[in-house]
Amino acid sequence: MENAFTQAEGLLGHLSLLRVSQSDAVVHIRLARPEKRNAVNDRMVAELHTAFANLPDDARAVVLSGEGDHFCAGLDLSEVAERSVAEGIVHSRGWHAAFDQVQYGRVPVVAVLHGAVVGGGLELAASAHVRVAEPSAFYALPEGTRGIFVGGSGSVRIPRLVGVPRMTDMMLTGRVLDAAEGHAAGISSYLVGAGEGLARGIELARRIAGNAPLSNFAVMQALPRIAGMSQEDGLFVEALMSAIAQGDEAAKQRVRAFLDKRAAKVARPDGETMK
Ligand code: 1HE
Repeated sequence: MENAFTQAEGLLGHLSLLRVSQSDAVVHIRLARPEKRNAVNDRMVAELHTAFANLPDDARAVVLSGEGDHFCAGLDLSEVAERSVAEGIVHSRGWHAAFDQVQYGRVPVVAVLHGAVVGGGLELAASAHVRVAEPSAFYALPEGTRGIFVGGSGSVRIPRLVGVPRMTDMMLTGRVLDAAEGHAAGISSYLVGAGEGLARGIELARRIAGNAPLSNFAVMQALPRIAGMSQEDGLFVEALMSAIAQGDEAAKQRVRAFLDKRAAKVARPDGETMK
């Protein structure tokens, strides 16, 4: 399945730390700095921002993965030492802008995780919409032990996955979660066999790409915002978003197809069709 991907052209084909390819509506973005375990330096932050802001018009989903033995070793520590406080704030805000582009960009993102998913690597993974993990994946927030704090949106996004108490534990004690613990904690939605992550990520991305664009938009844009609202405001926004989605021609066609028995039923997890 991976072979059907062809290297991106133009801007997306000329990034130095990301490798971008496309197959139909699915774009695959790889962190391509394996010799440094895909540590995120300023250039990679800028390239992530550029890539997610300039996805091809026909892209409907993205798969994000890391080259080599690790997804991402987090912040490039070799760039930390020389920064002033003011420069540190600007630096962190640059990560926020780039990772917001991942979470609130045009299309859903499936992250495929293996090896180290640590520090800024976990912050990046938390910006994706669906996470697939291989058994080699491990998760840590070594910021606490390195004398720093999360700065790539981790304090906002990671507690929404694992809760404040678990993130506090990871940061204070340097606790490392293995793939099974990370899965149980809610970091990954899929735990697959060794070497199976990319194929599963692509399969999920193809499924996501087949949804009505407005439904995907609502899930990406409305759902996390509603989660941050009061119940009263959330219900009001839900009513608006739901009516907008239902009013779209794509929704009408899909509902009609089901009623005409032309659309698939919801299948039980074991594959048996629900009667
Ligand atoms: C790096 C980095 C990095 C590797 N910055 N250069 N992140 C961390 O604290 C994680 C630090 N990294 C590690 O713990 C390990 O490298 C790994 C567990 C990820 C991988 O271990 P391994 O044995 O496969 O690789 P390695 O031999 O440790 O590293 C290979 C090279 O990558 C080596 O450089 P070389 O020139 O000696 O070959 C390492 O120095 C380099 N490397 N990770 C710079 N992170 C916006 S705030 C976010 C805050 C954070 O993310 S803090 C967490 C930082």
